Amino acid sequence: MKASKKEIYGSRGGITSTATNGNGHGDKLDESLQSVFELALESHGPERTAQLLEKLAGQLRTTPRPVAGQTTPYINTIRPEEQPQYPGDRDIERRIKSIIRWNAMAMVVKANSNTNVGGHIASFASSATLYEVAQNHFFRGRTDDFPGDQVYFQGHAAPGMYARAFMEGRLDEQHLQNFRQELAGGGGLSSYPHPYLMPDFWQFPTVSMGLGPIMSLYQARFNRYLQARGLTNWKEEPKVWAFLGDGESDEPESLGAITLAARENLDNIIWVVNCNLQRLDGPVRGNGKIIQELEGLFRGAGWNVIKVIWGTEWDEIIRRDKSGLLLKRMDECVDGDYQKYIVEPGSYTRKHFFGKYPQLLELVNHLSDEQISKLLRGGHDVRKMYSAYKAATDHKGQPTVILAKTVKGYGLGEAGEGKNISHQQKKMNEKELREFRKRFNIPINDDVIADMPFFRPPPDSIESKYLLDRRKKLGGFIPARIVKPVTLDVPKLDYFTELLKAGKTEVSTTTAFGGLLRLLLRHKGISKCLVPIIPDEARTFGLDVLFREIGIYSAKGQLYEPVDRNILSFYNETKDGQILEEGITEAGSMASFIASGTSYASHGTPTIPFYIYYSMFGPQRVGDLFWLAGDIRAKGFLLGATSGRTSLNGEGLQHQDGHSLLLTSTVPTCLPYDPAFGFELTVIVADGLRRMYVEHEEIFYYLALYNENHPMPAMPGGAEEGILKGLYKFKPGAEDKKVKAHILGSGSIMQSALKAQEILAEKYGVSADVWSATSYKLLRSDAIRCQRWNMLHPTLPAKKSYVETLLAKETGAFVAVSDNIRTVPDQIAPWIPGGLFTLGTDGFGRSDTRERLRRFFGVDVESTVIGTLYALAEKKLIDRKVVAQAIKDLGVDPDMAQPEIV
Ligand SMILES: Cc1ncc(C[n+]2csc(CCOP(=O)(O)OP(=O)(O)O)c2C)c(N)n1
Ligand SMILES: [Mg+2]
Repeated sequence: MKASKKEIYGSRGGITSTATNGNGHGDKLDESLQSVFELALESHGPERTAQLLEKLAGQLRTTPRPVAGQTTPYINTIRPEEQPQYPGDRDIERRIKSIIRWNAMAMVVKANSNTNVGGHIASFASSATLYEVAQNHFFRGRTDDFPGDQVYFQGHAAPGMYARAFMEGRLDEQHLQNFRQELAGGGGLSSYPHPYLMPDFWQFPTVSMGLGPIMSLYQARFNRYLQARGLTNWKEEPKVWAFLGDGESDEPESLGAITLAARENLDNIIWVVNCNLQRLDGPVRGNGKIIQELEGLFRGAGWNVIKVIWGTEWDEIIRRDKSGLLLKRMDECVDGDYQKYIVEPGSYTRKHFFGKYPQLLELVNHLSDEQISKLLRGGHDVRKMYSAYKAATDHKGQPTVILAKTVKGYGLGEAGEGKNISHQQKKMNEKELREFRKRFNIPINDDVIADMPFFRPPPDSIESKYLLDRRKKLGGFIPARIVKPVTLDVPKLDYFTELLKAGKTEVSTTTAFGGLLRLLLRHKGISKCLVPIIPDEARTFGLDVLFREIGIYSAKGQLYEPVDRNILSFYNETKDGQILEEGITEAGSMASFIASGTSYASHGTPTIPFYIYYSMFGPQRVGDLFWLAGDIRAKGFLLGATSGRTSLNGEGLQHQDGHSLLLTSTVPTCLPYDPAFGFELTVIVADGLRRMYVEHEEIFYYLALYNENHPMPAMPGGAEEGILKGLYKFKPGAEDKKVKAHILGSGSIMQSALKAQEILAEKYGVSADVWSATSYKLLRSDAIRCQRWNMLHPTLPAKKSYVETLLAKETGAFVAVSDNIRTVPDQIAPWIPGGLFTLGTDGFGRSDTRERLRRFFGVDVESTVIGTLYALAEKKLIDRKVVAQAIKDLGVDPDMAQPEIV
């Protein structure tokens, strides 16, 4: 069917040209172009005409002049005549939404009337319609054969989600009363979406701006990956919905990965950007238009963009404008102006918006100032939002972003509607409360309004029934985190016997890991569940052989013949490939790790991520995602390869990591390990598989891997417990020596400890036991748990931590040597008998040979010998002269340059 030229041109104006006309002949050119355009429309229809325009624009792009941006006029993408019928009862839905608005506001104001816990009203006030339309008509809950849509709620809108759950009967008054008071009697509600704190409710943490958006993209891609690998039995594919703020789009994580979704045709993702034009301090783009800016970006990235700018009342006004001036006016106003139209009365908008061009005043002559001030923005109009959601969910082949224009603090009136302070508003006086009640027609009496009572219609009310019925038809409540544990048949330690024996050649722990991973990939019980993730570094870690063995996942397969097709480890992209080769994005790789590590919860299908990367680009680069992995209860293994400030030698300052073990120690559910040998690594991974996928512990592992080749000894008998708890005696010192010392080594630098042990015995008469410290954090956590218990139970027999028990009978001096900063071993210093002397790699790295670097930092064999002797001298167990002699004997320059630390 052919569209009339009015429908196409008269109401929306086509692609906006931002090019100005400086030659004075513009009018004529405009006219002739317009008549050609109309002719083309009439004779060939809109599609052919659009193709033609594209072609012409393409030609223009080859000239050095900038062409019109990728933006359309500042009006709704969906025309009124394209809108589907609204399927719901709008009256009932409005009443429900109003009650939710009230309770969301009351919970924040109440909490702040007697505490200082904070909270936000304005964000949800602006997005209530965005959520309610989706709740009543789109979000699908989990059923037996459907994992549920995966919804990333805007963190600051959390009160709105709690208020709805209250209406649904999932939360009670006590919960609302204790908003942001989680330690109060009866339990409270977490400030933002935190699965760690509310594990049955929230699925996805979002409040650190930008993390929700990037995670949602990789979640959608992971959903495709699961399907491609035959790991799903869904009756239909879930949609991933991400709600974000317009200010949030400032974060590089928000927009940095959007091309992924278009490249992989992820039509299973829908983003809804709540464009209330404000962030925390003020306007998002006061001097521009955030909606237009985002439209251009998303279009350029290959997304389907749906703008929802104006509410229904505007349709008629726009239709009646034949001059094109209204579109011009809409286009030329900046967001700072639009914000002002909200704060000022309708008379201001009449004068300054419409009045700029006197013809436009005629368009609103029939409206009072009051009516002008109530002309809705699209994001507050249920029909407009419904149309956008319907179009988005039906759209094929591309991801969709909906740019919904709203008002920050909508309905708060004087208390903060559209004001720059609105984000921070947490209090309302009685007058403001009355106004809010009146505006949304909440049945609360004057005599109690000051107490801000929560209001919930009875279960048999029309509203309650309607709301529950809608959710029932859509499969259940959202958000809801539902975990039905699935136990995996994980390999026991004896499966790995080869890795527990002494190695025939010298290898690194990274190579040992490669062997371990390949063994796991051959294990029937879990091979399918493994998800190796690599950000463009497989060759560095010697894992490129996996390319051919298990393939690199690619939605498109391989459309070209790889240049290295004739070699064994050729670059092998396949539709059901197992490796997620992410390219150079640690944030994206972490998002994949999280999607895989939470599939046990978000899909009911456990998968086991092994994410291997340059350790320096882990928590130092994307630490907030590590933190989030804890919050979201992710499982899996993070492998920080090329660890150690001196083990990775030539790469220098930016690459040499000596602090990941400390940074990962700060994540409460993360178990950081620093294995020295292949057998330790094996024991840790085998036990991790058991804890996470048999015992269902919601924890994850960080394993430091090194690239230094050295002998791999057999596992000493009975070492497992110590390896897992964090410390065991690896090699006792000579028995015939009088002076006793203990060296705690770990990772690659264990080699310094072992050689120092020999020299100490041979040359200085010291028997040094070498201990392998696999995890200082775990030792410390155990010790501080005991300490706190002892402090609070002073009259009961004291508890002793593992490390205290293990070392209770040991005498002499204790020295730790590590390729990490000293704070890593020092974590256990308070529990070491007689204290701990630590050698570590504090300071910026350098590029040089391993030997020179280790001397410079003081963690080489010689420094370890000297350090041990010094610790003994400090305890008066040997003479200081022995230390001075050793410094000479070993050729160490006492005045050499050393790393600077302020
Ligand atoms: C990474 C990060 N930086 C800063 C903040 C603090 N913060 C919280 S909300 C906010 C403004 C949000 O504005 P917008 O995204 O537009 O959301 P709105 O509330 O307007 O819907 C800021 C800066 C944060 N939560 N996360
Ligand atoms: Mg905003």
